[in-house]
Amino acid sequence: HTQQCNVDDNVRFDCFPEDGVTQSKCEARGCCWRLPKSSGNHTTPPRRGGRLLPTQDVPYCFYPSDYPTYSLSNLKETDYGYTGDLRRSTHSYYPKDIMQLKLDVYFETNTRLHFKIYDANSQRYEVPIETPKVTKKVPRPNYEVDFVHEPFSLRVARFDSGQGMNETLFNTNITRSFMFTDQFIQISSILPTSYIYGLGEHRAGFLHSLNWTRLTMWARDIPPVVFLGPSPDQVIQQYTEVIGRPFMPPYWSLGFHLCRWGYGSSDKTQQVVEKMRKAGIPQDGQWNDIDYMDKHLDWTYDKTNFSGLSDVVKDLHDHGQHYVNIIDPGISNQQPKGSYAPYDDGLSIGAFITFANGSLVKGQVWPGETVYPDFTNPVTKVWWTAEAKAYHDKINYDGLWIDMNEPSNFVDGSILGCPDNSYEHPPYTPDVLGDKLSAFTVCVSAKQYWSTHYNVHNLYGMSEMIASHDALANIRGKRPLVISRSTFPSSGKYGGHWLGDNNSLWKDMWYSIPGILNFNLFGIPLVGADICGFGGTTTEELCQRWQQLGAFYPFSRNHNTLGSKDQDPTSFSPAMQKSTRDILLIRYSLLPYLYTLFHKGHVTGSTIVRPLFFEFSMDQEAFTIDRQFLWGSSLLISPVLEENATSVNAYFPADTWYDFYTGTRVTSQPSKGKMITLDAPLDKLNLHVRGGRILPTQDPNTTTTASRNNKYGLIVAMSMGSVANGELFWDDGDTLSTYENGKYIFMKFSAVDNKITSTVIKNGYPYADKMELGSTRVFGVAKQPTSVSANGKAATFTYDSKTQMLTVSDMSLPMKVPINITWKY
Ligand code: MIG
Repeated sequence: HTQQCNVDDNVRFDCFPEDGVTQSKCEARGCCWRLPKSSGNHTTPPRRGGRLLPTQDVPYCFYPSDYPTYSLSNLKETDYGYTGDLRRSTHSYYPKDIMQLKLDVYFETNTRLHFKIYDANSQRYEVPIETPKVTKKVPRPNYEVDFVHEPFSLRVARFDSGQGMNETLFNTNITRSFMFTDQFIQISSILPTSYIYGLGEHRAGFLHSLNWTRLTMWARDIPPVVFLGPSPDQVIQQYTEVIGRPFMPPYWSLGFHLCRWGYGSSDKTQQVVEKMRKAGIPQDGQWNDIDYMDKHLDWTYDKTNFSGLSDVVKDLHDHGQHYVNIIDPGISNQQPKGSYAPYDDGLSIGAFITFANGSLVKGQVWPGETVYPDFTNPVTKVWWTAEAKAYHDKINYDGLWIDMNEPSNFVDGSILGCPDNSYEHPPYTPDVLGDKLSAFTVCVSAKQYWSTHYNVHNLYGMSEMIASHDALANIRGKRPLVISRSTFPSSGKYGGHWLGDNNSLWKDMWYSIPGILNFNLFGIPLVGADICGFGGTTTEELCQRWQQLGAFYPFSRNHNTLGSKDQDPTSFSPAMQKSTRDILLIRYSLLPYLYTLFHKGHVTGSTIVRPLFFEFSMDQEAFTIDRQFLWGSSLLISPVLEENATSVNAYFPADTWYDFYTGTRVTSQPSKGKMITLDAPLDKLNLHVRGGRILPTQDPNTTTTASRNNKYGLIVAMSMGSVANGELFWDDGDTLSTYENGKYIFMKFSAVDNKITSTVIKNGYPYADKMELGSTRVFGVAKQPTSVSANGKAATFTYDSKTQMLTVSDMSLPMKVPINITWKY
């Protein structure tokens, strides 16, 4: 047998992803060993970069183009698409090849093809996420599929009947690397583009390197160190159609939140809230970290230092604010029997993870020795709700912040180590920190209700999110807020995410932008980073800039580590406080727009925060921009991410853009996008509104509870052809399933030439009577109007001929009926 090793460097597929490759080890796998052109004098490949530098060099050891693999037979058309058999007659180099596989191809929707390859003879573990079941093939999909039988490969191409063009989207025929063994599965495809985003939470820029980049997806407590579309936003809509749409967050969760590890007492917590009130800085949520607990025990509070906790919470509620506390999964098993119900109750119903022999897996976390709830077990969910309820009876919390749920463990596996078996020592160990799967987590051969921990490890966080979401809904009867550190596709149905332990560094502030963009791709749009940085000590300037950027995180929370200097806005100069107050008031004024985006996300899966290329997908320049982002399609945020900067270079794709503050048009619709240097003094965040859009707003106050009583406004940004459109979704912000039950109001706004109108599409909101439009700012009005009328009555207005902004004020137009604002020249 002669190997076909004449494979182009660019399409070499690594046949030895482990460390320590040599020529003989490579050839023992039946693979080719050739120095790549780029190798210079190096006869051994450089050591792999590891997790933090996942980019590799061209592999020295790669699959020959005739590497033995599967062949396809019995391909048949079915009601849903195709079915066929895959068989191999020789073994690969990893143990336990599955010699007979089944292939099913489902033509599910016009934009979604689904293929599944599975063991023909025995049932393997499958991720228990409900996805749509499709049994009937769509007649004319936007794609075509073809197969090669010997050796098996599959190709998917976009089919465009209009243009007769077809672009290959997925093709496994390039390398002979398809493998299906018990503990190692591999499939390859050539990529249709060099612009790759997403693929799980990683601390890096938005765009991935294509240099043999390896992304390891194994949930760990470690600081952040395809569908057809065709538009990118449609890809996400199609993706969330399968994994589930994001949950509808309570309105208050979109306000500003304050947290730190180490307030140390309820008095200190109360003081910071009072300082914020006194400074007039908006705040909706006050949070407590693990120091509120008694000896770090879940569902307890420190009766000495936090003796006033229930009063703090009552005071927050009296001021229309909310309270969230942290909960970790680890439950202490070291308390005297009868003194700690969460352990005693959990033990008696079998809520905790055990080894295969039934004994408890004991690890070590903040409270010392702990056991781990198995949230995949229905009995555990019942127990979790009961413990959450018992604690809620004491401390009337509103949301749950769930941390350490990778799950994290201060010892590897368990205090007794792990058994020796093929789960703990798989033939191939992915590139995980610590080089074994049980490092810093529980033994992977431990037993959970859904399956062995090995199979469900990355689902731990999501299973805790589900249990916590359901518990909160049950206890409070209102919309739950769960913020989780570990997530999985579908987590967005149950809650949001913060990006974990960043540092007070300018670079980490920048990384938060790819972070929030990525989580919008993952269908988990309620996301933010710790504003001003978690670890390390911030400077006032960094914190001021970060508060500006963070005012546009979907989830906006300032959080700080134990022992670090205070970094809540009131701990800085009056100028810093003013700048933070101003930008948060702008956030609060834009919450009706943000909330409407969340509604759209919940119903259609469209993203809340978007990279520029989502809206300008033909503009190559936009593909790499990850220092700016959009809210929906209409609001461009261009933060300063550098120290001492007083200007920012911002990219404006070809369109009409207006300065949010003055209404001045920045570019007069060039045919090409361009970089513009914008003034960015320390107290300014650059914001621009896109022409052709109408944004609903509301006069802000320092809590959402208060701002929700205020009048609404509209920002109307005219296109070059003097039209604009927008919409508003509104409900009481806290009742469960308002959309599903029709308890909401939805209206559309439209502007043409000198007229703004609204259409109420649906009105099921019980308090719609209270909604009034108070003011409107119109950008791009070319001439001085002589009069303005609002629903037939003369209205107060001002016009600035320099900026071409028309402002109409002092109105009280009922919003549940159509509005009509017109002006004359
Ligand atoms: O081992 O609860 O990411 O936000 O302040 C550290 C203490 C545990 C990690 C979280 C961080 C939180 C901290 N936690």
